[in-house]
Amino acid sequence: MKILLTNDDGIGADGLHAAWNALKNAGHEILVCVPDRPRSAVSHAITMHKPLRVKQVETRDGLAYTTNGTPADCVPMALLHLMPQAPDLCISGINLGPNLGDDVHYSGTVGGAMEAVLNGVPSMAISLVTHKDPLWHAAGKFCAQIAPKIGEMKLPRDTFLNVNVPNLVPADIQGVRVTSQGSRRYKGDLVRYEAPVVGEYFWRGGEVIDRAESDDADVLVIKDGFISVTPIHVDLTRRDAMEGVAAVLKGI
Ligand SMILES: [Mn+2]
Repeated sequence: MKILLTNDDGIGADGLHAAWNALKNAGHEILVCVPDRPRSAVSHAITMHKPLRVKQVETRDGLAYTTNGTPADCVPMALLHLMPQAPDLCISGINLGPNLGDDVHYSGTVGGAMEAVLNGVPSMAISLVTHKDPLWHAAGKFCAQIAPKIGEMKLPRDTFLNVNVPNLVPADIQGVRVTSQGSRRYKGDLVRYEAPVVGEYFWRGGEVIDRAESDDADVLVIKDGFISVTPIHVDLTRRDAMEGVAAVLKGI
């Protein structure tokens, strides 16, 4: 398969190389186009008010392309200017850190996958559920295993996969679960600090609050050691709310 690989952790990220190696070893043809620096939490942002540049760079795994933009800039750059033929699949990751529940709205990793599917390319975001001491092997292996299978899933239009992998060695992974997007909020996540000289500043952080409305939520199954695979649709419409909205609007 021809696979476009992007990420939001940038060209220096070990997770990029973990996916790249696993896919290359499985015999796939890989084109890498990623941000030239870490761009986590840029969501689906695109660059509009400054020039976008692309560079070919030499890495420990071969030639890659970087842009000074976001993951959602890298994807069309690759599709329109770097790949003579459309890829069979786009993989965004492997991200260092989970993208569970509401994280999908902030995630640059998910933004890259979403941009690919908006361009008609089947795609998947993949994240490792840890911020330190990453064990990449299981996530890399899963990339190679799932890549040739995504076409068989008959995903509806504008639908892609959001995958989260527990930070375990492959032997300790309990299996794979198809999940729904749970809820992950950050309580009190703008904390005030006082610094010498510059004074007051704020830093994002806070306590993670997970909530699951069903047993198949991503935030739950990951705790049991399963790989979580959530089909995500770019259409955010809440259809069962339309009737109530319409009923009120009728009186206006
Ligand atoms: Mn990231």
